[in-house]
Amino acid sequence: MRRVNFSVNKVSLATLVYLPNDVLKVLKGTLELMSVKLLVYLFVVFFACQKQVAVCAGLPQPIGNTFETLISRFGSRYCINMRPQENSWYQSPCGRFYDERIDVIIGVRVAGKLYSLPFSRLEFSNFDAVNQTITPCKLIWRASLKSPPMRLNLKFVSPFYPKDERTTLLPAFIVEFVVENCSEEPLHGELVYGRELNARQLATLHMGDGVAVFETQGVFKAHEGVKGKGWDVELMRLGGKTMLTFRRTFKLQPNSDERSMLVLACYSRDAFFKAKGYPYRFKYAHLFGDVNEVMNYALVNAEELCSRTELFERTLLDPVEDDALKMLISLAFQSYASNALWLLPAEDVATSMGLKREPPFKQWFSVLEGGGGLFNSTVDVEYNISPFYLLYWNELLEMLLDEWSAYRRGGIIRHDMGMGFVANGMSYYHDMPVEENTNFLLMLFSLWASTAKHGLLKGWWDVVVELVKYLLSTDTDGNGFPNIGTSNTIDQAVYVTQHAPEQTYLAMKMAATYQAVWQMARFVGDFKTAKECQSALEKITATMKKAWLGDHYPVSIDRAIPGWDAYSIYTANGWLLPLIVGVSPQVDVQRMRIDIINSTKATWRGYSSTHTSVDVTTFISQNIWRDCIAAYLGMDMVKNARSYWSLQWTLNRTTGGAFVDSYNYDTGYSSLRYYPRGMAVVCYILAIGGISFNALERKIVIQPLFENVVIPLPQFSDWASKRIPSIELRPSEGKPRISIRHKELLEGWNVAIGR
Ligand SMILES: [Ca+2]
Repeated sequence: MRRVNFSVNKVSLATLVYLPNDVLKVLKGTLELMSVKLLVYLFVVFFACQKQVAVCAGLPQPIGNTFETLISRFGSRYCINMRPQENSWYQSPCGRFYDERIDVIIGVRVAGKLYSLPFSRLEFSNFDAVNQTITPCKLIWRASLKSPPMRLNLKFVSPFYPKDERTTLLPAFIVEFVVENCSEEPLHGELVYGRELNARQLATLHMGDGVAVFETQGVFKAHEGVKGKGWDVELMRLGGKTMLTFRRTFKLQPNSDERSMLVLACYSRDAFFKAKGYPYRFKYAHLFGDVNEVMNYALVNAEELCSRTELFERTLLDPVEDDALKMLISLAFQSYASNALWLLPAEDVATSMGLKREPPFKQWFSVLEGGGGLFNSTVDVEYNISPFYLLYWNELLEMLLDEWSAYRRGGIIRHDMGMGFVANGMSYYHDMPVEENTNFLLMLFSLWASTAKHGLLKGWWDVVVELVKYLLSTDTDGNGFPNIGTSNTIDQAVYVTQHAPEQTYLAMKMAATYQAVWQMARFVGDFKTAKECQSALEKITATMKKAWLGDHYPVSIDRAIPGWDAYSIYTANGWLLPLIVGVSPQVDVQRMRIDIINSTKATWRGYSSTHTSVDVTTFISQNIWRDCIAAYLGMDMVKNARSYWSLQWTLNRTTGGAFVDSYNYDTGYSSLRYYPRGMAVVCYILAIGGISFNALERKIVIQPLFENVVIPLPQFSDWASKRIPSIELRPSEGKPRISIRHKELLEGWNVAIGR
């Protein structure tokens, strides 16, 4: 989740007040153990975050409809974070929070005047109008002038294509410029892209015909490069800064346009990451030789890379009608992608360090927690992202499960695997045992049920049994609900929501987990575990029955805790993954439905629901998750996404933060910025179609929320041949008209439609 406790501000202090003594002891102990280096780093990150908020306060609104976001190379960290609201541009081969502000000019020179988009504090003129739009992998600006009448269409593309590592990991952006002459007169001018270079970059700069390469020293050493055909390269002094400048002249006939391209790339072979003490470097360094190879590959294959990216994006955007939801999906994907890390062991470096052992992991994949503390693949965060893996890249989830299980201790899946570029063990200050164990088991179950990879269960059965044993031990009074290990991910909430024993949210999540493990246990022939799970599930459902308060479930059944009977949006949280793989919950679904309706009503505040009716903070990702469960239960809450987008839009034109998950309605303070968890939005495309898919039964069931829907089935794609099946439902008299694209990829599957 979360900001860690180092970001001591109003919210975390409020959280700390509610910590019980034993947690404070653990916290104190952990802090003592932290190295000075780590603490220095924590403060740097903290002040970096705080500064943005403080600096932005009181600034005028940015030009046009521009807003902050970031575009990044998935798994490869190369990242550009544009902040029009503060005339800033952050860039780095090391990614967000390891980046720095540089002055960037990007635009045109016409009639002797330089017009740029608003990403520097240098001297330039603004365009008369700027329109910004985003897609998951693209940033698009349309900037225009009245005199002379012209338009610049600028597109930054960050290629992504599922199961295609060369396309997805390539550390390069493709930048497309289309300049349009909108007048009856010829138009002469030049395109300009310029970026500030520091002393080290200048000292290492090599310029050639349409190409420049220099060295950047961040957390690690990297080469950066810019390349394009037909561009003049030079150094230019502007406002006291030395700018590496690419210029390209255009001579346009009346009402004509011209397209040109630049590639921005980086490359590092440094072994900058450690997992269990073993050095790792970017996987891209095994796919490409150096920065020149990266730039050439990107230029030569630009059309193909863009067309693949477009195809992927359409699977996310086509099912959605609402523009606000399209924007929310795009913003969320961008923040998610910026946090991903995909690495391979650096055996050569390990040998030079005197390490004789085998690498602990053949590959490393993790997603940092953005402004929530940069933790490596926090389990509760990935739980909300996991439907993305089920649809697009299930091998990534398999890697995560493998890593988490290697870091577990005493029957408990740890909250995270370490902070930043060090994954030597959990860095958050306490475990969330019940929650993370159930998250792990639900993800394992949904991966198994959606792929029928039986090896997953065989490989991890010992782990499953260990985790279930711990879960069973947490109920100390025999009612099925957990009494210990109940601290959870909702770390900006009041005590009852975050730490209370006997939580309904966790009990329901255990119910979903027990039902899932029961099925897995029967499959592997572990009837003892199956029986234990069945009996625990029965206890929980009996207690749930007693806990019902007429129109909702309480937050906790411990009536001594203030706020125990509040309304919560988390009650049904555990059931979304089982619903996606076609499981019928063995709990009172009708009450679950009533609970969702009434808790949403009791917690809604302007943009979203707070965690519970006694909390003042919201997590947008958890609102999205709730809406999607509602959809599976036949209720349309998809339109809520407009409010979530409205909050993101408002924040990103002022204090910024790209995808911002947390907002406090009392203080107006936003946190969990540049946060990956918004990727939960992928569930909307599943929920709108009400689709479940189960590879064990080879069954697809569709129960759409609307009559008129397109349901993409990316999980059945043959990406190599660009065949992505989908089901389209169109209203007609009597039965809806159904058409299936690339039916051949669903051969052997039974497709059932309707409620
Ligand atoms: Ca209990």
